[in-house]
Amino acid sequence: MRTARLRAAVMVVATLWAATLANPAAADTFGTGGFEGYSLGDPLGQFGWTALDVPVYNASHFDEAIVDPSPTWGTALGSRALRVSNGVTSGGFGNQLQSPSLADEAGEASAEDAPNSGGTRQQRFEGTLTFASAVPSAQQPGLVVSFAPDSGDGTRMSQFRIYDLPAGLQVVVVAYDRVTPAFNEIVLASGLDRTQVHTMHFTMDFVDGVDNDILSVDFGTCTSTTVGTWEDYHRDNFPDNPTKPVDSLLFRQAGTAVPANLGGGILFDDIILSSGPTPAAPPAPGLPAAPTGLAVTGDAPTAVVTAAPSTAAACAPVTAYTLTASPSGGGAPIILTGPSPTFSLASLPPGYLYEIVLAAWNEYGESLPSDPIAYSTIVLAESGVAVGGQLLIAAGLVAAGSGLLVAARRRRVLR
Ligand SMILES: [Ca+2]
Ligand SMILES: [Ca+2]
Repeated sequence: MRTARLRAAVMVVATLWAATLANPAAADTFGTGGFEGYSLGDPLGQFGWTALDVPVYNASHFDEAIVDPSPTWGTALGSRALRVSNGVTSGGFGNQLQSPSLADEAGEASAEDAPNSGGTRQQRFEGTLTFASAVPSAQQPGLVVSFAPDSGDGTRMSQFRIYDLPAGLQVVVVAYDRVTPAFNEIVLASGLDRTQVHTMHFTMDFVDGVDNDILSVDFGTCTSTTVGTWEDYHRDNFPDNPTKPVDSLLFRQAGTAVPANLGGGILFDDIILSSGPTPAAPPAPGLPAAPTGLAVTGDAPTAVVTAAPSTAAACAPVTAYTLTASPSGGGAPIILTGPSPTFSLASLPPGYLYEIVLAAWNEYGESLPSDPIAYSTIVLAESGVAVGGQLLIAAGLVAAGSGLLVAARRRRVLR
């Protein structure tokens, strides 16, 4: 376990993925806060940024620094960002820049405990990074910058690379093909405008067993690319060495150094990392966010449910909402559909206690459900009072079909 676990304040980023990153079950989260609280210069030692082998050869030897991007980027990246280039490279691992570790690593149950990660083993490692060219006015020939999910000791479980090509920035993932076997680059995004700031988001779900981990990457659009992890590279090549956990990003610059890129490279700004359980129904990037803020106004039978409109990608707007009212005591749920997150509850039969959830729909399907809200159409009445078309008899009556015992005498509406 690392001892230095200082955390920068997490800056909330209004992105499509905010809902998934805000997963309340997340075991731990780290955010750079856009590096705004950092000092200019070497990132090493700031807010937990480190290298495995600091005394021998640390990140200060590379072309990596906290810089002020505002002369080039105005306010788009604030006044601090992490600049990384391949002006200096190394074949080493322990000498290179490592993000702070999450308290709880993610990995398969059998993943080898790394000396540099720990905590409670989680299934999902998730990250969002904003990045931009440090030289937006021109291509930086030969530029490639890499970063990789890692446990803190260089035993990477995947790798991402950002190239600066004539057509723009290109992001690839290095995927492991266990049949050949070989590592292959798979293009995730290409032709990215180097005069714009870009956002990349990934989820890495570790599943016990061979060749079944799921790494999904998107760039804020409705499409994502899904590949595996490096689980079988470790499993097949080091039989005594099961797969690895991850808890951080290793910014490792290897290959042929390109001194012309010194002082340039890629700017990284908001970096948010988290670990936690894999959602029971993993939301696809194109799905709307779950509705929030459910509230009931009025009493039965004229009550109305309202909620905040769900957010969705501009290319896949919300097209409908569904309300699902599940009666306690059993019975089929009642499902209402409408164009907005406002529903009249007049059609819900009296005599039941309901659990109500809303979901939003777009062309990709149904969002995760909202948090539930309780709603009752149980009306306690004096003997013989008919309510809502259903006759409630004396105190102690069981409303027909509801299985709910009504034991009061005074007429009132329970909410
Ligand atoms: Ca910043
Ligand atoms: Ca697996």
